[in-house]
Amino acid sequence: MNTAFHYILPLACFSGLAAHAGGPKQNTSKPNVILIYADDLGYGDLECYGAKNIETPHVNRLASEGIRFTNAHATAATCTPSRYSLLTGEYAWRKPGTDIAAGNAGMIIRPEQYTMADIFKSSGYATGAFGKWHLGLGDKTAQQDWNAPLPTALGDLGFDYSYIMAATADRVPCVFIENGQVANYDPSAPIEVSYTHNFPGEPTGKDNPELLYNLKPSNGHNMSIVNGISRIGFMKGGGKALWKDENIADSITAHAVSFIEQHKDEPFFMYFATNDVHVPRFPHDRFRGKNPMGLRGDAIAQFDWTVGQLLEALERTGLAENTLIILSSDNGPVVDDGYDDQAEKLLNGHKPSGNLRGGKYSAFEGGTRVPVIVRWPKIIRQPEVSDALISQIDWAASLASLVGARLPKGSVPDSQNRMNTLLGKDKTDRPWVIEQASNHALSVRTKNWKYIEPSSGVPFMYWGPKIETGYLETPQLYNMEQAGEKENLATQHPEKVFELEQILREVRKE
Ligand code: NG6
Ligand code: CA
Repeated sequence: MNTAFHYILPLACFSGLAAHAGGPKQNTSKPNVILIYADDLGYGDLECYGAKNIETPHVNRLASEGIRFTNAHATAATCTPSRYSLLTGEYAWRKPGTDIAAGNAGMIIRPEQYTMADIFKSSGYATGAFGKWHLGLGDKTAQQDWNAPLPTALGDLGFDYSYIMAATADRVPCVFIENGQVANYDPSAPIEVSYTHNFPGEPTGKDNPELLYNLKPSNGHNMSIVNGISRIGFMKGGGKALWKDENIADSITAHAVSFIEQHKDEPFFMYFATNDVHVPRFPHDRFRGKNPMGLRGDAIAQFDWTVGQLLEALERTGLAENTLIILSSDNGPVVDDGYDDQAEKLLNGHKPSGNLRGGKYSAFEGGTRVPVIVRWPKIIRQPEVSDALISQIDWAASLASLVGARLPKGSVPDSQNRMNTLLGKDKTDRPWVIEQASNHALSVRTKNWKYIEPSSGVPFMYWGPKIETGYLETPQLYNMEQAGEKENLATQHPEKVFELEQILREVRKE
């Protein structure tokens, strides 16, 4: 089924890219690439995608200078599998152990795998990763020693530099990891982490709710308390290395900006994964109270500010023209994801999924249809909106083709080169995209149809998230052109169900 390399489009195809003999240094013709990856940002959460109650001027600007996609898909409705697929070009459901990772999980992508970072590194790029990782670190599956360099980390996956959070802000350890070691390490406060037991004498949200002074949990999140917020998992120590939640965006942005400045004379690839708008939402004071949506809106505003800082750094260094920026999100939105931050009460008519059904975790479109904006001023001269069907699974092979990387046999196995579509040169639909819900149900989406395979699980997450899951024990078929995911037409169109099931069987290699 793999139709990779249909559209070969090497760097030299672009006007100006090969014409540098005698001009600036040859390598300056290679575009810098920045992948801005938001967390849980929904299809309807940006002003340029119709959001009300929130201003996102910097992202709007990207959209008005680039291609804004309206039918773009993440590969999964939760973080870890989505990021795994993005960075390896392999569907996460092929690999066991790619579900939402604990904060002390071993590194899920193994050093021998060829990653998006390897693609750039092998093509002479400086490579950096910033922000949320959530793909495990180290060799073992538990009991990492956080007081020493981790045995394996992003340096083994092609990243020259990394400044990351091991998992999420709601999971311990609450420290940044810089190049495989705790940043700003405090030897007077050794770090211990466990996902099975607490450490004697350490307070938890469950036993010491009186110590929660920033956010209280609404569901789970009642283990170790850091900065007055209880988290998933137990940790002890950290001292001055512990992050301050209100400074997370500032900190990862500052490190990314300095990476841009340091590498302004050579091509670089930056994987920039924000903590926003994942829980716990605890944005800096300067973003608070400026929109009617409370902390979730403030976190979106903080995300937008972050984008603005990167744009400003590119302009300051003279790199904006030849930098390809791709902005997207790892999965759909959730309003109450386990902290009592009033997000639901304050929506004020805002629809995080836009008009799509479901959200994060769902098999429905809200789980995986995400904003995608591509800007590259040097090449994209005509900003537009594209309704081409695209998937993040293809970005590894597309970017490899862009920079002329030679891919080792078997690498990025599910990824196809669709760079022309990403750059708005055509609007070719992918024949189908595959999406994974959090219960592992797979869907096949074509331009006109969507098939959701039978699976078990609750139809509605009636607790905090209050999300329609799209799980049903019988096949579902929706006509996406006509009615979206409103009416299940599986019994009316058995031949269509069969056809889409067949695609799934072939992709699964059953
Ligand atoms: C869930 C967490 C949720 C979030 C999610 C992962 C609870 C009750 N819910 O288990 O808060 O952390 O995992 O989100 O603990 S993701 O975007 O990283 O996939
Ligand atoms: Ca996420």
